[in-house]
Amino acid sequence: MKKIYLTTPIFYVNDSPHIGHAYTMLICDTLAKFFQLDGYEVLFTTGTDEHGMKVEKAANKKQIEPKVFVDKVSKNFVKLSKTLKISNTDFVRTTEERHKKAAKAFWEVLTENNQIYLSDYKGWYSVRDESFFLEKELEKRNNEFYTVDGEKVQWIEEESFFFKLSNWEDELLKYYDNNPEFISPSTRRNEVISFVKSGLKDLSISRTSFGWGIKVEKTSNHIMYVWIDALVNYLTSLNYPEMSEKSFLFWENSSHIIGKDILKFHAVYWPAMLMAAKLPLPKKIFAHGWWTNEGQKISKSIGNVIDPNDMIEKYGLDQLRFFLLREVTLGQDGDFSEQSFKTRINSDLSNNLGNLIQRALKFNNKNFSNKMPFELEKPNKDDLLFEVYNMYEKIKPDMDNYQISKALEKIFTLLNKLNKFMDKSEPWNSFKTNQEVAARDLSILIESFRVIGIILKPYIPDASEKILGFLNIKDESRDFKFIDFKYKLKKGHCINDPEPLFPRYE
Ligand code: ME8
Repeated sequence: MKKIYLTTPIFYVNDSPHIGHAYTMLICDTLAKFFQLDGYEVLFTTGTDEHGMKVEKAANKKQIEPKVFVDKVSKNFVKLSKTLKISNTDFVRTTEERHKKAAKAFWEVLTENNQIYLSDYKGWYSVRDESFFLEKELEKRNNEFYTVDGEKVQWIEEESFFFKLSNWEDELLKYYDNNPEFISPSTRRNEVISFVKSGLKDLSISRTSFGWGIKVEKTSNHIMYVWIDALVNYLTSLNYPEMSEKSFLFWENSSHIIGKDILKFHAVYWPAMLMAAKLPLPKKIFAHGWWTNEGQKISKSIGNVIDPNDMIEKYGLDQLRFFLLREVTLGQDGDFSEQSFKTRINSDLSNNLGNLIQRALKFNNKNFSNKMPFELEKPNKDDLLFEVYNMYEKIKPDMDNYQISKALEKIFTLLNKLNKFMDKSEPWNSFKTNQEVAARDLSILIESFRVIGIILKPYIPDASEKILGFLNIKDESRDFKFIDFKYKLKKGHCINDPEPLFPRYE
């Protein structure tokens, strides 16, 4: 069986989950569902990043022990994964023993391979980003230094272990060159290449000035830099350091889906460390864009954080999925506004999809006693039904390239054509003069709904299952294999009465 391993970042537990976290989870879930329906064995992980200065500070602020704090906040992310009904096969927490074991083993291998040395770190650090900065990357205001995102940095000086990142410049550039698909989209790839070409410095990978992290063995006071700790989570889930042959097969076809904010860590530091540990690299790093809220940066201090739970309660899960997946091309930034949300849901989901199914099935059931009224013949190349069966072939290349919105655009263009077909064939009129014609046209629509119901499963799973339920399709006949004329609904097949799928918003 073909295998694929998809990951979201593991999220910091300093804060409550928001729409940005939900976005990455939903992208991965959509891809996971698509590949599963396509016959792949899928591993899909998400999780929480629980160590480091930022989390320790958040716990201190609440006057709670860090472990008690992370246990509590991590649950919010687990809860989000359940509310979003994502199909993750694992949830990694960096405070778990299995993860500490993996991170320590990884460190050990880097040490054995002579990739780590002890020295002193002096430099700027941003706690929010958990990242080191060079002075030239910062802005100076009133004798203080800030990142381009406006985050004040602090000066730190401490003994630290370093990873010999600078040794890997050429190897990284060679790898990007030989594997043009490794970093997507291509604009991000270009950014990474110029970053590496501008020169890499060795990376400070341990801290001694605070204690909330994974201990570096054989030292009294070093803990691992939180990013080293965090990146290893992708191997933890594959049972590193005891990865089986099967785990390696998943790893060979693995994709890290991340936001563009953390590209450097995934596309520069992580591959260099994997090379240094003599491990194969993941297949792909895909950096998606950034959501703003009504044109503004989403931030707690502005008070405009969008809670996915509220959105789901107000509009529904499929609606939220659809908006986030359809509204922007994966990789580009998106702006969230209630107006564009409602417009998108009304035009695509309520009108184009829901209303069409409702009208056609209601009319059919009333006039043809809840039965498929006609035995369809194999469609010709020019028939609409031919295009319907062909839709999977048409969107497969888009989905292989993670172009989810493009795939949805194609499916909804087809739905447009089905609407036009219904309007033009007017079964309510033909029924009065030629029942056979009305029966044929309605059957074309109903069979199309079966295919559309299957094909939309990765994107709007709940509505898809409902559509397939209206059509009485057995659970085991709901994957992509069944998008074929040979599995068509036969004349006389029972059809249930439809319920409304998507209410319209004013
Ligand atoms: O960076 N738009 O965790 P984090 C789109 N722990 N995506 C957004 C977003 C927005 N406005 N806000 C957040 C970390 N995200 C590290 C990762 S991985 C080994 C360690 C999503 O809690 C997006 O996926 O800051 C982004 O990369 C991630 O949340 C950052 O989450």
